[in-house]
Amino acid sequence: GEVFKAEVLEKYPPKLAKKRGRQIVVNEAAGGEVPEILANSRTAPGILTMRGCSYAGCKGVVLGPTRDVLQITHGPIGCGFYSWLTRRNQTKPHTAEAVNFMPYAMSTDLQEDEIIFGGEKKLKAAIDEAIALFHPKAIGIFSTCPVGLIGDDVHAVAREMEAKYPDVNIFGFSCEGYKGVSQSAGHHVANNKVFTDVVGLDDTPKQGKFRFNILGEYNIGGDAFEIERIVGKCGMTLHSTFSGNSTYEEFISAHTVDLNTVMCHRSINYLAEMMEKKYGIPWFKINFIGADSTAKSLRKIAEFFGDGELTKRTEEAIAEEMEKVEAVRKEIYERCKGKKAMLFVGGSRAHHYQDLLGEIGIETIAAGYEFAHRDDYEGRKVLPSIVVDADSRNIEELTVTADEKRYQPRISEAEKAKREKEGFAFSDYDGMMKQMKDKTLVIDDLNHYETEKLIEMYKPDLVCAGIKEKYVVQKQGVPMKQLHSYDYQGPYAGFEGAINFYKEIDRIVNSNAFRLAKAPWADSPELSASYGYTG
Ligand code: CFM
Ligand code: HCA
Repeated sequence: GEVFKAEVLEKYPPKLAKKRGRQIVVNEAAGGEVPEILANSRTAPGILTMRGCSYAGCKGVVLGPTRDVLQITHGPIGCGFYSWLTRRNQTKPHTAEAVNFMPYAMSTDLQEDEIIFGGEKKLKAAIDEAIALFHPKAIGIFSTCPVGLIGDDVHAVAREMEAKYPDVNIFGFSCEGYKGVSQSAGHHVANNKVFTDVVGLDDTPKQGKFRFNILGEYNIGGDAFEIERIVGKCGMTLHSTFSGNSTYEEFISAHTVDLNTVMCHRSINYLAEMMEKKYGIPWFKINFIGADSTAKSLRKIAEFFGDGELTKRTEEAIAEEMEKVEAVRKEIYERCKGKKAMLFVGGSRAHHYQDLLGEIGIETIAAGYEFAHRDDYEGRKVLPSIVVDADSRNIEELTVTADEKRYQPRISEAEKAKREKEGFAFSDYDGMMKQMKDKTLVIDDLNHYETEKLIEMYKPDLVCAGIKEKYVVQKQGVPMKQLHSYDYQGPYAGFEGAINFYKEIDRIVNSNAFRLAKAPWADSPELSASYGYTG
């Protein structure tokens, strides 16, 4: 680890080397203190980062998977087009007639004229047109970089159009791409608006016992379908998922549940916190990636509700599912054990997928997030010590108080304290580092140069990352799996998902395809490139 770090830093100019030195950490959290990492900080200009923008985090990630909130991207066509289903968020309307806007990419398609003279008129016209054609219950307007730069006021437009169409809930997001240092800022903007303008509009609870929400599950590759199947099998009632395979109706009444579970802590912890303050709904972290993690999460939910019949049914479901999982896992474990992987994904999966790989004996030797914060690495206990910089201050931190009528603690302070004493963790997340072995590398905001260096020095058996990394990795002769889009496959969540993943990874790491392919520059050295700071 230290050797890698020294070699990489040597190539950077001194100021950048100092900064990267705080973002590349040799882990020692397993044996001792959790080391501090620098995260959620600007990428130096010129670096080929893995990161995306704030608009992507708001429109593409948090709201994108919603099928019946009509979404208008206010901006140039590319932003809307690239954030349209590339993430492979799936949805399944209950009937053939049910509303589903997912097959559409709607945008104001801003042109130079509007950049010069303003785009609000075009936005209003787009809303008129959308309402006439689609009669949506709700419309979200998403701001792109130029919208903020020319000063269009999407919130004023939303208010004006809502006055014109009182039956349609119209709200705007100030999620201009530059609003923060990464997608993360967009998550926060999205959480705030969903909280103030969507959740809480309808007090009708869903029928059923043991009602809860899953926050931070976006149904990539059908993950939410598998989670819904399992939760149903256990006899629990999933009210709403934020935001995979859910509807506007489910969102607006989501505050009627007794529990919020958080899957992706990074993208949606804000909503969980705010719903607890306003409505008294407790939350805890769960993880449905990995068969063992799925079983553990189900048990925790059942334990929360504390019902004998539910516990029994949950245990039966786990036993039945695990039998199928084990049959596949055992065989694949023998072929994969001892292999080494590197995971560099957005803000959750670089942690969650370590569980799944571990089940077939694959060890993670290096991992990192694109845009997570220190708490996702070091655990929520560091929250009070996180320094809020100018970039983070750009995003509004809402002041939330208890709802006068609807605040109702689902569990009393005394009961909560008692359970916590017994080891039941609420409102907590330990982060990635504690789970990783000592001497492994933890790297925030990894870049292209460092990716190549990692592969060169460690020769991993598997690299997991995104589309921008995919071919760089494969060209180095190393098997690669996309953990964002799942490379057109999935689901990987839950029990069936685990089986899919084991089989897929077995095929990838035990095939010789990439090792046998010879790179063109092996014979023609003039085709190879070199990197480094030469100034
Ligand atoms: Fe959460 Fe996600 Fe992720 Fe994320 Fe993303 Fe994603 Fe991701 Mo791509 S919400 S942080 S902003 S788990 S889109 S479904 S795969 S980077 S690790
Ligand atoms: C995003 C979406 C993304 C990109 C994936 C990738 C996704 O951050 O805007 O780089 O391969 O999961 O689709 O994270």
